[in-house]
Amino acid sequence: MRKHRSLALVCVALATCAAQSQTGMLRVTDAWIRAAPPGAMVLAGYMTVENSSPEDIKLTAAESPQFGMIELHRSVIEDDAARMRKQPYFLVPARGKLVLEPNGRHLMMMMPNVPLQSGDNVTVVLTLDNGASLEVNAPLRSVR
Ligand SMILES: [Cu+2]
Repeated sequence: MRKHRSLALVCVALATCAAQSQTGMLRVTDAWIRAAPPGAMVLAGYMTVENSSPEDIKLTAAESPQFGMIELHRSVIEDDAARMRKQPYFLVPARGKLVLEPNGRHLMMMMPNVPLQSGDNVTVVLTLDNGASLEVNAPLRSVR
């Protein structure tokens, strides 16, 4: 595990893996950001994270050079109203997957620092509890 950790960090540090969406035992597919009207201060990000390892992995944080802050959220229904709850982490279960999707878990991407429109690519760096980081490219679009 230690070896894999250092490899992943080197990869991110060199920034030569811009299209990389796989580190060690995690693989990200279907990453996308829902396009929002111009001026929107909050966008939602979705993806599927598959874990082929025999150990649970937690996704503990996310950041993007194009956003001021990203929170981990989960949509829930309370008193017949849709609400969002901030989560301390997302679990990527051993030999299973984490699905971020509309009306469920998502990345709440706040304070975009550049104008974004459909077709733009957003870079998201996921922090994992095993010390590794995973860089993901997510296109902005209005529907999945
Ligand atoms: Cu949210």
